[in-house]
Amino acid sequence: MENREIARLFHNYADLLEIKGENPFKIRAYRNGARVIENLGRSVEELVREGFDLRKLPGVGKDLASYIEEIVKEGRFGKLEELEREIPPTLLELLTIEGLGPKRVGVLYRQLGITSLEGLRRALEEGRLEGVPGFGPTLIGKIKRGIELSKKAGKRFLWSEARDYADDLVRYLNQMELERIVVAGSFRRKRETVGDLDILVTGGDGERVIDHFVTYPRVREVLSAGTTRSSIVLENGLQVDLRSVPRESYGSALLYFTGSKAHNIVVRRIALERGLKINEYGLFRGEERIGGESEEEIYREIGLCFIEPELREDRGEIEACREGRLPELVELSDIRGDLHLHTLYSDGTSSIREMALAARERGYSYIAVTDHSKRLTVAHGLDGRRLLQQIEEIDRLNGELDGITILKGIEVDILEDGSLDLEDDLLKRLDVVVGAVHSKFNLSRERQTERILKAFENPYFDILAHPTGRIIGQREPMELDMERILERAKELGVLLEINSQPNRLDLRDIDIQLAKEMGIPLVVSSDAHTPFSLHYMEYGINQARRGWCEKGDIANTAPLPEFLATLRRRR
Ligand code: DGT
Ligand code: CA
Ligand code: CA
Repeated sequence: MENREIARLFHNYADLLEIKGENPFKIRAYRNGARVIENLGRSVEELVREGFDLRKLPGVGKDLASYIEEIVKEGRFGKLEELEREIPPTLLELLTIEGLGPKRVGVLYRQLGITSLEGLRRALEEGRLEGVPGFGPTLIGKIKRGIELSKKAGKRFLWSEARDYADDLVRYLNQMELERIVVAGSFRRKRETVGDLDILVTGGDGERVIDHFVTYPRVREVLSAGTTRSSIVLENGLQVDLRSVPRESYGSALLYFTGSKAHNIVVRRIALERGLKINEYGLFRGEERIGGESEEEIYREIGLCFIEPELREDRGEIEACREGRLPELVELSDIRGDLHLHTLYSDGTSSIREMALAARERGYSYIAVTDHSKRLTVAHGLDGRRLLQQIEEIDRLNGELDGITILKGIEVDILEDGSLDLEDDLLKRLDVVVGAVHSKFNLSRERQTERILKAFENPYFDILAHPTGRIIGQREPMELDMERILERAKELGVLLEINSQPNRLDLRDIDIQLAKEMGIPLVVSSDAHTPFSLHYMEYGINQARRGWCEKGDIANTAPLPEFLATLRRRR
């Protein structure tokens, strides 16, 4: 079982306990346990198999350790099943709606007998939430919008989640002697969410491959199993289509199943213009097969350059190829520093030193510590006094540590009126000021835009973090005049962040492409709250690549002195 699945069981348990109104300490213990498991960076299943003493993990005591073993060994969590007989587990659906946490869901359950999303929808229609203590008109409006959004999002999976499952499945398929295994589709194009996985294999006997595929231990359901193709549904609900194709068709099948559909249509048309035909089996002139073994070959034969999967969206990639201006996309290994991360000072799990060492381990030469500012009380935001303490600690650490420079920073709240949550006297002492909106997401487009432009006027404002504020599947991007924001950022030298948190990925690819065209430097940042989650950087890089970015478009690919020189106050 994936760590993510194990963690999910503990999260569910904690949520149901909280809905029930149980002791907060107990709830926190399960949540912490879940977080430790998610961020372990090693398979818990393997640890159990190796007989590792789980109590050695931070935050894991005797009870939790025995539950983890039960889950891994027996595939069930008895305590959760017990609780689910008491509290309907369908209540958990409600927690994905913005504005609804366990406490409020508990109220809806006890006072109105609501047990599911469908029940909530009906209660809203009938106006039954009005008058329930704590549920004012603003909150009710927010819940209604949240339900709409979750309907619209449908059942898509974050790329990061799909990736964990894809990796494991590919490892499993590799137990057979196959020539090639590749995950195509939107996954290969690194879209922020994927509907399903499309796997191609070559070599090996088709039927045996399919037999092996459908007996993968994490299969929930086998939808179909033929001699060359099969579809399954995994334990988390993700569908996987597998096709076994002959070696000579590998390239054409890969091109076809990588998509996007829109890109394929253009490519096929270009082939037709040259009297050629492309389908998933190969490249043909009349009846004669003239190619299909590799994508490179097919693109070449029809007079195109090789186009990276991330660019195959019919967003100008063909013209760019013809005009010789296809980008050479940025890579994870180009990144030299991480400019947005949290420590124990606010809502991170680790010390500044631990974060710095983990960053050095990843090969970075600098990080900026950017804890929250005081306005964000839920995250223990820093006031002036604690920020000064942090500054001192960073000076000390910089004296001690080799190979990494720690920049002093803050993730300062942009308040409703566009002012910043800390005084200029404090901001002035920092190396990097990252500004972000964490409240009032639903101001009008005009006011939201003004708010951010006003924040830009502060001379210490360096980087706008997660610019649209969206949470994929949960919170819509703020209403913003993105073009005006980009124009002003360019005038003032404000940088824009691509936030790498798997459910943020903010800026969105189209905004990134626009920013790049306008020549605005971007940074890709992990927004890590644990040392392990520094690896989120990869997801932000995916996003940057989908936005056509080259190394030179991303400021934190530069060595420290050059990076600092891109900040407005040093220009
Ligand atoms: P998803 O799964 O919704 O995230 O998006 P995709 O792009 O992975 O779409 P999917 O799984 O339906 O199909 C995989 C690829 O197969 C798709 O990107 C292009 C190709 N494909 C599927 N259906 C068609 C079609 O009707 N016409 C063409 N030209 N290509 C198709
Ligand atoms: Ca797909
Ligand atoms: Ca598919």
